[in-house]
Amino acid sequence: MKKAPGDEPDEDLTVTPPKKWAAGVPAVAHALEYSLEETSARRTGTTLLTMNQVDGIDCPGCAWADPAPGHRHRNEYCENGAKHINDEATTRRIGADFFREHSVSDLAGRSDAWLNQQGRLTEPMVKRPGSDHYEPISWNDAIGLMVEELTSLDTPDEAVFYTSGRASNEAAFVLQLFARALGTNNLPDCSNLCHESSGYALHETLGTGKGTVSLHDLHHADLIFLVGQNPGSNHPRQLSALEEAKRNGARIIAVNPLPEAGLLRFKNPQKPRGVIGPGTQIADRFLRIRNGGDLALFQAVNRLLLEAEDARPGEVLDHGFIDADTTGFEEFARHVRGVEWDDVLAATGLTREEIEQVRDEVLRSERVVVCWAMGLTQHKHAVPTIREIVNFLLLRGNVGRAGTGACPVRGHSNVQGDRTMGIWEQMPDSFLDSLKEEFGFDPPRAHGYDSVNAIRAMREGKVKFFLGLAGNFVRATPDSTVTEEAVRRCRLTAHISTKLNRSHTVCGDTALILPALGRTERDVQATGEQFVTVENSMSEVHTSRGRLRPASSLLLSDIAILCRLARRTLGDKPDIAWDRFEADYGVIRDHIARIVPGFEDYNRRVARPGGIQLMNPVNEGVYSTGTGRALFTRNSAEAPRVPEGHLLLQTLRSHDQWNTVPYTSNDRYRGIHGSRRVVLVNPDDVRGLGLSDGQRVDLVSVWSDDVERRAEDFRVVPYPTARGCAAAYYPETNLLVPLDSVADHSNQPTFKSIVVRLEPARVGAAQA
Ligand SMILES: Nc1nc2c(c(=O)[nH]1)N[C@H]1C(S)=C(S)[C@@H](COP(=O)(O)OP(=O)(O)OC[C@H]3O[C@@H](n4cnc5c(=O)[nH]c(N)nc54)[C@H](O)[C@@H]3O)O[C@H]1N2
Ligand SMILES: Nc1nc2c(c(=O)[nH]1)N[C@H]1C(S)=C(S)[C@@H](COP(=O)(O)OP(=O)(O)OC[C@H]3O[C@@H](n4cnc5c(=O)[nH]c(N)nc54)[C@H](O)[C@@H]3O)O[C@H]1N2
Ligand SMILES: [Mo]
Repeated sequence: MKKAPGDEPDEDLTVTPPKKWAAGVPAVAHALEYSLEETSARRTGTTLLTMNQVDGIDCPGCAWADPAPGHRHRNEYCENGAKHINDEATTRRIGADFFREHSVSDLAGRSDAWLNQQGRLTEPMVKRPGSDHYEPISWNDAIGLMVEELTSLDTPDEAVFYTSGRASNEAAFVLQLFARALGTNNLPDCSNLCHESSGYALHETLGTGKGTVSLHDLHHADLIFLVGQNPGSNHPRQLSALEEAKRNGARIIAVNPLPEAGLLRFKNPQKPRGVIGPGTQIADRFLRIRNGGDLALFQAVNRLLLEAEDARPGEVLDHGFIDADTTGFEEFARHVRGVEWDDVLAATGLTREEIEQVRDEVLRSERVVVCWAMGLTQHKHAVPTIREIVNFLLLRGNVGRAGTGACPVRGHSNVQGDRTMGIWEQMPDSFLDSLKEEFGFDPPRAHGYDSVNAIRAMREGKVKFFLGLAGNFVRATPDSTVTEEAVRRCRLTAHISTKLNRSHTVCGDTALILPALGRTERDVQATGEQFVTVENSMSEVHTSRGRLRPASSLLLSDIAILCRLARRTLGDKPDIAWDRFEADYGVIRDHIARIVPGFEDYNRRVARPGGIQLMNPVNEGVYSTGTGRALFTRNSAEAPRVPEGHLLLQTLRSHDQWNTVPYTSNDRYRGIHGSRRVVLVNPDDVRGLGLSDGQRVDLVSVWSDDVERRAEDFRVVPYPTARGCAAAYYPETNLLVPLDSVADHSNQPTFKSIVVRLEPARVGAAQA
């Protein structure tokens, strides 16, 4: 696919040295600058001061947990949270005039940033078959078009319902209920693209798909690993927790191909000390690992721990725990003792001394936590990698005790809650049985499509209807050219959205834009003002209540749209009180209370300050693995193989974007300004590949099919990433990721592991 015609020009690219610290005064100043550009000062004040407060709005920025009530800052938000919230609270609006002026093909040629900058969507719009324009439509007719399509499907499995992790618990619950009452489990979600590998590996080994760590555990750990995550940009409030852990004496080891600013040093903008002083050093050790080398690293550390036990029997491993609470230790131990150092050093790019130093840190530590994010989950061998981390934790009993555990750091603010509510194409029978008992219909049992399989099915013409509950499906998914063609085969595509994005421009014969209330906005229904609930990365469930006047009087809530659609599609079969759900979200919560374990007495408990802390069974010593014990696994040594003359590309976020939506072309902490079309390459590789600083190149990915996937016209930026690796921004590079390049077991796209070669740019050559 060609570079999109509207992509920002990169003539203004300037590169400065990467920053060595994150947050602090400039961060807050940047947020205010951005918010004042987007909204009025008063709206900014109203939203920011209620963010993450008891009775306020849950920040849509990320899923990091809030400190306990009474321990929150007056300003419990970060620079990026402020940007995200103001992006929604913008005073810019688009409606019928805008769509009259801009055809769908015109919009399809604009950049992601431009589409987002146009402002909030204000009225329902339809693009009819054969037309190249969206035109206004009433809510009644818009829902009518969807009903017509849904009721004429040959089978309910021709419908797909995608959920992005912004959706509230209540909206998610209603959507899955509707899909299952209709007769399908086709409920792909952004989690398929995000932490699916974590969920799979943790389920298999610990019997729970969720992290086992609370903020308290993090504060009291004495060794914390940060593997494959960039908290300075993506979870800035995590840095406050790490700062506290350090104050309590914790040591931190960061494992990353890139020396990310937030991993190095943190200046806490909430404290005067953070503003003027040098800040807190975050990582005591930084391991610049090769992309995909983490499995080898943890296998090597595990081997060293076993050898340390041989040298000092009874002193290194937690035998009491291993004997009582785990299975598979002997087979695992035999296997991991055979790990070859040559393989480890090649896969990791680290030295043996560096890895031995990790062992020594571990041996000095009573309580260890491992945190990780997309740097681990988006690889072919992501599941074995996370399983090996569980092995590592189990060896010294680092689960289920205070100050220890596994901490997959979730992205979208309610991605975890949506899963809890049943957004999953393969919910267990226990959940489906409860639905049946509560609502009196038989939910389908066959697994539905996840995100990748939904695209495959669309490509084969098996999907006629697509509804997105928030999100930006065509930009979040891999193989953009293939995906866009697949989506265009649908008869009807509809999106419940707050802002314009690429998915509105790549559509089925009929397309609908269904504009929804955002989290910052007051939600008033027939019985009065409503709130919604969400679950964060640490399994705390709490309320979120918007304060702002809605961007337009025509907006409906996600829940209202879904309830109306469900009622008109299904009538009273099964007999579900969709009208009452819409009028009073408390009625939805009453059902959730009877269906989802841990949500008993939901309405009352969630209204208390701080909400509900869901129990993680692991912390009660319960492992729902089938054997009732945690599982040691044997994982074959595996690392990406990169042919001579090629690099292993990861696709990642800049500091100034929210997932598929870039806010500006800058990536301040990495020193990139004015362009996103850059590829970061180790200076030795730049030389070794005969490239030069600033050279224009195309990125061409290499995959077993013969399809050419080429991302055109990027500038080479020498950057201190690991040797043999490269990095470029998502979503501009999603077209390079083959649809079939997925993680084993979890089917998650390998967004962090794409073999590419860099060729002199065709565009640049033509211009020269
Ligand atoms: N401001 C902002 N905040 C966000 C988001 C956003 O877009 N903007 N997105 C939200 C979402 S949905 C998510 S999932 C999270 C994502 O949070 P992150 O996972 O931090 O996001 P990425 O930018 O994908 O960065 C991946 C990190 O892993 C490193 N990495 C890449 N490959 C490897 C590897 O093989 N091994 C190791 N050890 N490291 C590797 C990269 O260098 C990078 O530091 O952030 C959430 N928060
Ligand atoms: N190459 C590559 N691809 C990736 C990743 C990567 O690291 N590399 N990361 C993956 C990950 S971790 C994730 S989570 C996915 C993200 O994938 P998605 O969740 O699908 O994408 P977002 O960019 O978060 O969706 C943004 C859109 O959501 C809508 N929206 C925002 N807030 C609201 C709201 O309150 N209500 C409603 N109704 N709509 C709202 C807006 O219209 C906005 O345009 O991308 C994945 N794709
Ligand atoms: Mo994510």
